[in-house]
Amino acid sequence: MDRTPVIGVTTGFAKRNDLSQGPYVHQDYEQSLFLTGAVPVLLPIAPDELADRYIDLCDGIIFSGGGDVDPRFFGEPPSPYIEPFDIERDRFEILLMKKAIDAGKPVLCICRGLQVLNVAYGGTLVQDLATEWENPILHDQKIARGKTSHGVRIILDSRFSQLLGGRDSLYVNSLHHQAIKKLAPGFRAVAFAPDGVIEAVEHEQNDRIIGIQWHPESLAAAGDSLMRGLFRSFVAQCSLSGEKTR
Ligand SMILES: [Mn+2]
Repeated sequence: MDRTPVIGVTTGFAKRNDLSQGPYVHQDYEQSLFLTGAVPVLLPIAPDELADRYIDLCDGIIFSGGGDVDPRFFGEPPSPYIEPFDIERDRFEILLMKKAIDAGKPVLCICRGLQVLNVAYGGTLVQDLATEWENPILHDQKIARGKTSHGVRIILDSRFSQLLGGRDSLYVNSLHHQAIKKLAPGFRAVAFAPDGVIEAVEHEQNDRIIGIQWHPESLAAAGDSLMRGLFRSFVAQCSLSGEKTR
């Protein structure tokens, strides 16, 4: 029987015009999974009662990038600089994420996914870095997704650094204007931008949770071997967890 790991990828809802609307996620997510030996399955925003079934179907889930998180989920009113948010997507992803983690499935939380992770477990977000952060650098790069624009410092004594072959710094892409403000309890910040913005987190105990503020899928799709390695590690972990639960 084919044991190729099946990885769910969350999607947003996009309306292109009056004749065309539906689930959307950037193709770099599935390209990175194709490149690292996994089967991507795109997960539309669904009624709550389908979350358990989604999790059964997947060996792991990538919580993908997308719009802002509705600040009501962390108890704040919207900043005038917040960008479009989707309460249905937030509600469903918070539910799906908690259920996936409770079921022991590996989760890779990318950009907005990292922000959803932080909010799901009791953290808060900076709604707009340019107006709320002290001395921010540029985090919404104006160049291609697959190109890097700022450095990050990685905490050496972390699982995340091990995943990257013991690196203590690297250059990453940056396509976000929100970021973690108060880190959720139980999590540890393991990578920082030069302005102090948290760029990656891991859980203090659960090694099946990783959150990354940049877009490793676009670097991997563009040929970055370190980010492909990160995807390969995640796919291998999903493959192992799938064998245990089948
Ligand atoms: Mn950044």
